[in-house]
Amino acid sequence: MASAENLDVVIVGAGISGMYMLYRMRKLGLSTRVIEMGADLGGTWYWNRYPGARCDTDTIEYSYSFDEDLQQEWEWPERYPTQPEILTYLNHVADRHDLRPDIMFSTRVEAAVFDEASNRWRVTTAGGAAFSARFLIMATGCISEPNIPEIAGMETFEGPIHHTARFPHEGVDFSGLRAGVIGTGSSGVQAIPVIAEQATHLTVFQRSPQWSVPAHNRPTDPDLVAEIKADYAGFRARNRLESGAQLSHIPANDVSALEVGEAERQRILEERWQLGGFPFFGAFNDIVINPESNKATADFVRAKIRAIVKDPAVAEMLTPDYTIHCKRPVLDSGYFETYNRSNVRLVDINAAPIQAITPRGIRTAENEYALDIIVLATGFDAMTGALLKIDIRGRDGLKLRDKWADGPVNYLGLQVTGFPNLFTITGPGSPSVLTNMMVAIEQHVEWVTDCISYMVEREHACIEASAEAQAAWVAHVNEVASGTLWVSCHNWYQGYNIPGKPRVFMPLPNFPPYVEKCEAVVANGYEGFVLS
Ligand code: N01
Repeated sequence: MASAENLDVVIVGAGISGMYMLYRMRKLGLSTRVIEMGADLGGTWYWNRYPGARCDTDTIEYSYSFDEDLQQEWEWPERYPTQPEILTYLNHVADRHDLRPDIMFSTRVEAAVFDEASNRWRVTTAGGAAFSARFLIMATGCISEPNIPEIAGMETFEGPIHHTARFPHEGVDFSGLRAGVIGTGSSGVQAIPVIAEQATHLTVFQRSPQWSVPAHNRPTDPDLVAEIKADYAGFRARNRLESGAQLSHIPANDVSALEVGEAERQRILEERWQLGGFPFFGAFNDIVINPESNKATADFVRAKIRAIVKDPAVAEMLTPDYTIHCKRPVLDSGYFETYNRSNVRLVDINAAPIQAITPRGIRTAENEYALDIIVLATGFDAMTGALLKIDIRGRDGLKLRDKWADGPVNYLGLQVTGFPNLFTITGPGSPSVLTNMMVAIEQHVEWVTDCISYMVEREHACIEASAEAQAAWVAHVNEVASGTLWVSCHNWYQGYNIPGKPRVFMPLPNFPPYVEKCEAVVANGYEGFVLS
């Protein structure tokens, strides 16, 4: 057995959460190492380099809040930052706080085993390195493990096949090529208009039509920025309170779609449509809980799609018939307009499924499509994929893979019973992807930091979620989710995109009450946790 480097803390992942976690652990004076699979930092923003990749949350709130000077100094050129801009920003943060020396790159964690005799985690990497740490913090991201579908004949294709989350760093020039894109989620919807402009021809293979609203990207408004920077801390605090399902600082209208007349309803929806982005979904306060309000909003978007797309048959294929906002909402820049181009074809693979990838293209039940390059915009094994890829074993050799065989269980989305001193940043069972991720990450990192500081001060060896607290928490998450329309369609929140994955609603709706709960747990001496 390789000798292990002794540390206080091992953090897995050098994305937004791993970087901030490292910063915090250092401030506590704890010896810390971040282990990162990628050749550089940035997580999501390191890997997702597909054409058109940018964040869909306003830059002014998709940034760290912990460094006041940084947030005052940094200037974002547009409403939504591009992938390279975010990566530049994260590199700047790493340099500013000298984070790199404690990050090991190009190193994949293979296993983490809890040793009950020493109360320490032994973490081993694919390259054979070993670490022994008191605390293990999984900052592996919610949407990081790509979903590569198993399609017959994939290996026979004569051109390149790229997943959006593993796109070549040097970029891809689509000019002169016949391109095919499989998948129309956030990644596909961003990539498709850009690829269509470059490629000779583009074929989009659509399994589900997508509810998408215009992003309305634009240059940053200097007056708005000045106003926010005059009281950035206040803005962040309000943002936390408002950071519900609409993922935006612009508050939702506190009115039901059913409380206003038809003309007023249309006026509000049009006003929100013009605002662009997630605030559209805040037009009314009940679109994720009331089927009739949801339908009113959906009908408005259906009419927009039909007005934009000129060919009625194509418009019909692009028009969803399921609950709006049930799948994670998508923002676009000219997505539906792209289908008016003469070099773009839409193929409904729900009606005629893909049968195989052939040496020269894709064959469906109806046709064969000649292609030079294929892009898989097929998403991720979300929330649990990256965690379960690692062989994590807690007390009595219990494997996390077995513990979660029927879906993830934990307490507060932070800790799993039987896995002491192991924390998951934005784990399943926490608001995570139903919140602005920056906000969710900072809240978790700060909670874990306070917890570890508390343990160190009081010389506690272990903290572990109690079985009772965990059971109650899982029941709570299910109860909250079942009161929403998020359980009414086949979304990745419930694992529907991954064959064989347990169908469990993974994130917890509603951030502000969650934060209150986390604070109450601390105020009550880490209620629900066993400290030893
Ligand atoms: O992945 P997705 P994504 N055969 O799962 C289809 C965040 N994000 O990478 O809907 C054929 O949403 C699948 O079809 P269906 C954001 O949280 C943010 O686009 O399952 N098709 C769907 O159309 C987002 O929600 C940003 O029926 C298959 C598509 O592929 C999350 O990441 C940008 C298939 C996958 O869509 C994931 O987005 C990008 C198969 N076997 C991502 N398997 C921004 O901030 C799947 N599909 C802008």
